[in-house]
Amino acid sequence: MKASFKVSLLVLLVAASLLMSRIPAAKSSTRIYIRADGSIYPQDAPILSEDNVTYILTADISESIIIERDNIVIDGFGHTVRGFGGSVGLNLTERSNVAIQNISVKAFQHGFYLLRSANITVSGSVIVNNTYGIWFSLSSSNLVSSNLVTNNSYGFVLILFSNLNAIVRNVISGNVYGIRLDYVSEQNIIHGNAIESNQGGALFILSSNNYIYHNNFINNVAQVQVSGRFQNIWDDGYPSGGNHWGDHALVDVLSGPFQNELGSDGIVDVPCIIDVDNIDRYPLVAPWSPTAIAAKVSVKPDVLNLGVKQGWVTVYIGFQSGHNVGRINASKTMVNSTLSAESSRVIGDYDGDGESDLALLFNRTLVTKYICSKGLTTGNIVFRVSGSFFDRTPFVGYCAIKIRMSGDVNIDGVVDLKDVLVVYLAFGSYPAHPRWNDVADENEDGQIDLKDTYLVASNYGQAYA
Ligand SMILES: [Ca+2]
Ligand SMILES: [Ca+2]
Ligand SMILES: [Ca+2]
Ligand SMILES: [Ca+2]
Repeated sequence: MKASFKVSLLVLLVAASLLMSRIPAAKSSTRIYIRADGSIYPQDAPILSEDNVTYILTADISESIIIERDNIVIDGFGHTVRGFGGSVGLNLTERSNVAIQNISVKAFQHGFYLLRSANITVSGSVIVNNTYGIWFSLSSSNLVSSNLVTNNSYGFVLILFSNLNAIVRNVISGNVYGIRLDYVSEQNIIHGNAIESNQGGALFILSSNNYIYHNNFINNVAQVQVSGRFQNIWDDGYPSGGNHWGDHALVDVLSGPFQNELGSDGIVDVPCIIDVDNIDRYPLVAPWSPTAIAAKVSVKPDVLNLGVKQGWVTVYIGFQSGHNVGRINASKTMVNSTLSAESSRVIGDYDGDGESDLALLFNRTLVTKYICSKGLTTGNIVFRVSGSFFDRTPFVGYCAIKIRMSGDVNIDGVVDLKDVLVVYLAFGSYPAHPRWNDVADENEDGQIDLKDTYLVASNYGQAYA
């Protein structure tokens, strides 16, 4: 037998055995179908569609979902599809142009199963506790972005000629293996992912010509393993750079494409060598992070009486379009890098721009204490609100509010007749009243009465810096 024929035969045998062994067994009684004609079976499954294009989950599901229709969108609305260790969560065999978003897929053998599938998008989803989080075989040109992929045996498996897929901006942590590319899977792009605390970050078997850059490989027992001599590309050239390697030396006193000129440039001066065929020529000194998205921020109350020591300051966060505020990691959102939110909820469209907003509640006593610690009593303060989405895409927005001390309702730094006059002119009013003036409501109880007059009078003569 000629050597090349032997190799081809071997390839076929291995391919066949992989295919056979990987086709998951299933029980017919535990399946929901989205049929090729757009119908849903069984009819009482908690999936709704008005137009046979967009399918929405209305409850958690403990069955497999078999997708037999192309050109559709499946929105989990945060619901969970849960297995019991076997079978497939979402079966996308031979599908094209299916977008899946905002779904949790837990405890299956295969969370997502792509076989001969193309143009599938999985985004904004949570993929946890599966044997294989997302399984691609013979599947090309798919996009998996902005998902949390954690605690699986394998986060991603791309196998058997699965080419030209993009794995972008996912958080891939706590898996046995984060990503496995196997059996001639080539020209895949792995970009912008946080690959952290896995046993193995990425495993490459018989696969070459993949592009892996701008990822953060941090705290994996083995960052990358490549079996055999297969070459992949680990950087995006100079100065765009390669990946951040948490365990790589971080010396940066040189710059330039050959790192032989004086001056630092954010690129580690020595390459990160995985093996002779796999070299990140331009490792990043700092973890890679995407550019922050501009948020629209507003604050209530927009005039903050520093004399009031209770209640909440509410910060509303919205975006121009295309960013789901429900995906903000609220507990990591901060004002001026100092104050953290205590609770959050997505509200309707607070500012009327057609996009939902997130309301974050900040402890007003702590906000006041913070402002006073800056020596501020009267005038403007800028709130810088920064945070990130669950996929770690950062956002930042700014809002100026006014601050004043008790009694100084016209915010000029002294409590005098002018303040008394403001209260007097609004006396007896309430929010719907024509003479209502919210600054005169010194005790913020929704009516302007003797209590407010008293509070101003009791601060009469005070002057603030
Ligand atoms: Ca350098
Ligand atoms: Ca809005
Ligand atoms: Ca005043
Ligand atoms: Ca009042």
